[in-house]
Amino acid sequence: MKIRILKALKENKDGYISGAKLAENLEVSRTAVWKHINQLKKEGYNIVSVSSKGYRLLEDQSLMTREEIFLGIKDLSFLDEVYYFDTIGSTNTYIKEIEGKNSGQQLLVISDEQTAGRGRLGRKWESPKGDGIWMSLLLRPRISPFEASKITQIAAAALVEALRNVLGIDVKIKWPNDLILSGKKLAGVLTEMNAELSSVNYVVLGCGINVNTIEFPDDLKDKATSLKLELDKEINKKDIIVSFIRAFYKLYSSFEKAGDYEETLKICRENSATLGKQVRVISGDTVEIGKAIDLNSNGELIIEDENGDQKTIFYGEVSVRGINGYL
Ligand code: BT5
Repeated sequence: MKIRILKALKENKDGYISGAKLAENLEVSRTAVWKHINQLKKEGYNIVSVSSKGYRLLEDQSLMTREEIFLGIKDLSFLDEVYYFDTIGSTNTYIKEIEGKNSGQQLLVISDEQTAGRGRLGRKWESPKGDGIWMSLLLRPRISPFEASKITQIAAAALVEALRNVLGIDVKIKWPNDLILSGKKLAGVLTEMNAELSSVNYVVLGCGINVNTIEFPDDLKDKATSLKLELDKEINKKDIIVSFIRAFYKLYSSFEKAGDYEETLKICRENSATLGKQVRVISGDTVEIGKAIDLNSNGELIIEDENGDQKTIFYGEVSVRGINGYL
């Protein structure tokens, strides 16, 4: 109901709409309207009430609430619920905890802060309050476990699209899960899966994007960046999230429904920070060195060593050779 009231206020944002009219249009009591308006005000919406005229919403484009995100994506009928937290341990961990209670549902969880944000292999992901977009999707793809890594590439491609659409910037993908801006890490993707031998139960797709960070911890100073540091302007997080979900949905649904992965591959190839470069790949105990020459049809990395022998890399830590060695 709150969403419907917000939608009605947005549609009438040039004038006032009376409580009686809202109640009549939405078929609820005036008291219910009043209660929801008060809740919206508490969430930060600037709603003016004038006794003889009714309510009017003074829109603030930067306001980010669960309702704003929901309104931006609800036509996709892809996500059943959006949860928004001030603080949480990790959005990925939270989804795993609640997954069983939300059977069949697909969810989006966003938090303003993570106190235990995670990267791959249990590494720490810095997620200070208000500094970034820390979000995860709960997905239930009907795919084989071998295909799950494609979802990381779909997310990376969708992040490229969203940041281009909203901010007009070109970020590059360092295979498999890093988004790079001005040579530094702007965002990372963490895909986790719960599966049987032949089928996936669910996938948790986490994305962290540094937005307002001004200062990183010492060990990240030279390797991490934020949109604020690079662009020096106010960034609307809501627009980035909505644009990301829309871009992700498009690529993900072609893949999940029709097995079509071509558009994702195209975006990943065209915006790669890895292809054409000399790379070092560490996968478990093995280290491979060679030139990254392509992504195969599964989104896996193909490298060629100095003898011209090619290898397919399924996962790993890729360093790209720069002037000062491998970065
Ligand atoms: C990643 O791992 O890049 C995946 C990051 C995923 C974070 C999201 S936020 C929402 C969701 N909930 C979670 O708990 N996680 C996901 P990896 O490739 O393993 O990179 C981790 C490494 O990146 C660390 O070891 C640091 O070197 C570096 N790092 C940590 N925090 C960073 C930050 N905020 N910005 C850039 N680099 C960072």
